[in-house]
Amino acid sequence: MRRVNGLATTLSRAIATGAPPAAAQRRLVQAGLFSTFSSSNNSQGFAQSIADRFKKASPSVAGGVAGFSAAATSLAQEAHAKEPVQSQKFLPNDVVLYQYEACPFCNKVKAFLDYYNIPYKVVEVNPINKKEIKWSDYKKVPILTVDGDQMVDSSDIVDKLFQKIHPDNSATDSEEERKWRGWVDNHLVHILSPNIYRSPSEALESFDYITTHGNFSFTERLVAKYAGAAAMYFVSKKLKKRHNITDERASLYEAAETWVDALKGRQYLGGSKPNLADLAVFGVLRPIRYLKSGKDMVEHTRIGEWYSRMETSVGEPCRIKE
Ligand SMILES: N[C@@H](CCC(=O)N[C@@H](CS)C(=O)NCC(=O)O)C(=O)O
Repeated sequence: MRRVNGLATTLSRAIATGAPPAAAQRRLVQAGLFSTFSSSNNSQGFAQSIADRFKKASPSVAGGVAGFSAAATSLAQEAHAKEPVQSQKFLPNDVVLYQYEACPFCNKVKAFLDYYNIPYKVVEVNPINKKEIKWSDYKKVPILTVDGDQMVDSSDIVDKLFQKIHPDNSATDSEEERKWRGWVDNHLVHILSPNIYRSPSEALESFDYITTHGNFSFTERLVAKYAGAAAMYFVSKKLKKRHNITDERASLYEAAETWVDALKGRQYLGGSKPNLADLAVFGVLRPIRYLKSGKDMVEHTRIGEWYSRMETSVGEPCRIKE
């Protein structure tokens, strides 16, 4: 209860001043499933995952077997299917992802695991007390354990898993792929929070999902939903300034268009199938796709087709329900 009171005080102070102090902001950041980049000392927010709400793109079949077959063929050309783990050398028994459902970095790792068809269990971490990761010295998420070995930092995790899948170095990442993976971590993720907390109603929409799907106690959930939404609305304005964003929607649309331009007419940045940059962009956008900001992005930019292809390619989650 003391924790909840502390959270409430933090949140109300933030709401009252409109500019939370650093310590208060840190608590908000955690409660609001914000990420804190210790390396750059920047806090940056992110959206909640709405993976469960995803409506998978399905080919529209306009009548009859012939119609279905044509549609199926065209879908096959448009979207590369899930990539099974080709290497029999990497067949882990126990993969566990410690995550916040809403965290873009966690979703990046999940996109990789789903695409490569690697079954994993999920442990949802309480962002306020983080008791589920008390065993680790690393205090952020995602943390991935593979047969007991700990991996941290989304990009490092992806690199390590990729290496395990391709132990003979048969697939090396290109400069282009590296460049765009960096763009995701250094640019794209910073645009997300100002968008999902842009207005009071959008902040509430985001927190509704965060508190429904995150690991909160009953009381924490009640406090966090309204106070969190209000607080993050103000924090997002601060983040906007920090990252020199004047119009958050314009920045989101611009990022989406920049990505589509980077594809240069290819189905994926990886060509006929997704590479790690495709998976990174898709992973961090997945949490916002069906929020207002994500819907606006698809409506006002050309990213929708690529996004739908990625939904089909990444396929159903490989998460093991316990
Ligand atoms: N560079 C890390 C960033 C991870 C990160 O910032 N995670 C956030 C959640 S999105 C976090 O755990 N923040 C906890 C905290 O700031 O205390 C990665 O790519 O995994």
